[in-house]
Amino acid sequence: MLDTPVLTAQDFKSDIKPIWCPGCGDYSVLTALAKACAELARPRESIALISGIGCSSRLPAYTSVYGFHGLHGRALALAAGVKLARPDLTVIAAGGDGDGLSIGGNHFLHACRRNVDMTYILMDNQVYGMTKGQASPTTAPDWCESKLTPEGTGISPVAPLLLALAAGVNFFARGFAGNPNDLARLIVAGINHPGFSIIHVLSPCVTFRAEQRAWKQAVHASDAAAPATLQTEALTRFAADDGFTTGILFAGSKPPFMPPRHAVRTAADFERDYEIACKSDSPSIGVSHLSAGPGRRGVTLPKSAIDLFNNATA
Ligand SMILES: Cc1ncc(C[n+]2csc(CCOP(=O)(O)OP(=O)(O)O)c2C)c(N)n1
Ligand code: SF4
Ligand SMILES: [Mg+2]
Repeated sequence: MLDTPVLTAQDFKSDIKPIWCPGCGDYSVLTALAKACAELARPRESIALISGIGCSSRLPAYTSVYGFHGLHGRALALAAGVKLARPDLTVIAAGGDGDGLSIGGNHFLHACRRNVDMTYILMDNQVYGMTKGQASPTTAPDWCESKLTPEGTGISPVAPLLLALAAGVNFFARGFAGNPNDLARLIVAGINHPGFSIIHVLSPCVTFRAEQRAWKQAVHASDAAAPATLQTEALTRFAADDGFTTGILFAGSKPPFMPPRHAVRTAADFERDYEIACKSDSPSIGVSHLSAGPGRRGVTLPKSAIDLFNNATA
């Protein structure tokens, strides 16, 4: 029998040297994630780490698990697809506040309500770091260091916790990059919790938000004896939260979403279903009528779709 090697946190890091600025909080998120993976003791090939675009979204390149560096704002959609296609994998999505709450805001809401069993590491530095320091959805309205918003944005920032709760998230924890051991514990808890879990990480951008170095003094552990377990309870408890409370803040019990498997269908079945029979002889004009049976293009649609199309174009 082959011995399964015990993997250390270092084994979960790749050989690629991160190009984050010295002092960036994202280094500690990488350390915490590697620690969490080692603690979970799952093989590297059973973990998929999916990201969008941003400094924080570089994370997959620096790990040795399967990685997918996707499109800006699309990490959660990609991750959900991976999980639904391969439920056996541990699926983790990662990215920044701009990626997840601005361009990816729609996916964020629907990931919360859909509750696919995956974990999202949201690295929040209240700025678009990669594109050189513009305001993000979590930036305070009076932050006026960007040339694009010299008088501040004047817009209320998004509170990721309240937004996620309102959208029906099943687990929410907040950690601080300056405390990687605690962060690793939160990541493990999120991965072990069934359904969609968010680990909101306060991860300072020392280059464009140097004042975030003071977050070390601002963070404080939740003083609640246990995480809230009901959405209404959590919304009440955190309505006036200062955004620096760390720990597991909410742990719900919604069953994870998992559609029935389609594994019994073969590729040939799908090809047969989507063959379109076109009565017209001209390949260049649009389809004006569909019928069942093999057509010129050799495609057959389900009867319901054919009826729908023909009624709509009659
Ligand atoms: C569709 C698209 N729009 C805009 C961009 C430019 N862009 C790249 S990263 C980024 C913001 C990154 O901010 P955030 O997600 O907070 O990550 P950070 O760099 O702060 O870690 C933007 C706007 C892009 N790459 N693709
Ligand atoms: S710009 Fe900010 S977020 Fe990006 S690597 Fe540098 S410190 Fe980190
Ligand atoms: Mg950011």
